[in-house]
Amino acid sequence: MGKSFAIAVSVIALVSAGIFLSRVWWLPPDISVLGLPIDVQIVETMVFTGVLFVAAQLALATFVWQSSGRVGAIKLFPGGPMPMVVMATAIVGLEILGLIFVGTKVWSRIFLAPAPANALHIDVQAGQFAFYFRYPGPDGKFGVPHPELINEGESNFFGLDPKNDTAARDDIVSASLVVPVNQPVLLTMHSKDVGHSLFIPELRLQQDFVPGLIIPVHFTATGITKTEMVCTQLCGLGHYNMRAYVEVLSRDDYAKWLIEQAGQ
Ligand SMILES: [Cu+2]
Repeated sequence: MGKSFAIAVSVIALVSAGIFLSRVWWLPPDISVLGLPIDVQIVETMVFTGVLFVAAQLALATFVWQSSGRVGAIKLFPGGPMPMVVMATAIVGLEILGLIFVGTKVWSRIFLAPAPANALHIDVQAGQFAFYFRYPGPDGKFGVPHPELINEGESNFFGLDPKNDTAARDDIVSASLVVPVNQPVLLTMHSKDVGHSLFIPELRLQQDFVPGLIIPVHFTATGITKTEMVCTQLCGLGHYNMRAYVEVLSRDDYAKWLIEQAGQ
């Protein structure tokens, strides 16, 4: 019994490591200015944790193999289990601290650096179970959202008040995120109900929506594409269906799209 467990643990550890090494399931090619440093960081983290994972599983399998069939073999550990537990806690703690130290450099480039001054500002609202994107329109100004005016039946997803608020009159609201290529984009993310998350694998961009907060995040897409974003926080019964198209267009196509939207 002990020996077959040791074999099973080794096989599971090596097969799962092999899946990552062969990249059977991996991220799609990146189309973001910050994609490369993020990918380098992901690989570093995978190597660091992967080596320790395989080593720990093989050590476990070795001990189980050696002590199988020997009653009381666990007492053979020098000093009993306490030094093992202390050592394991220290190693895991150091590993996590190391990962934080290395990972912070990339993280701060995304979350601590402000968006470039020329960034295109798009307001994003998440709600059960859809994303909506708002562009300021020709006046360059967003109308003020009024939560009490939100009315999905009349497509007033942001609670705008165009009768009284001139800045709101030309706001463009879209169910897809459409951006021009090679243009820095600033998203201000807010939720109208519960926690959601926005994940665009090609842009290596993932950020939670937290009710009550307006969270800024910025990116620059470097390739023309049409892809999807998904909600990655379990947000209710319709969560599985919460997604939106993301289109990165040439500057000309983006300008045409804006005119089309404004005419609707
Ligand atoms: Cu959601």
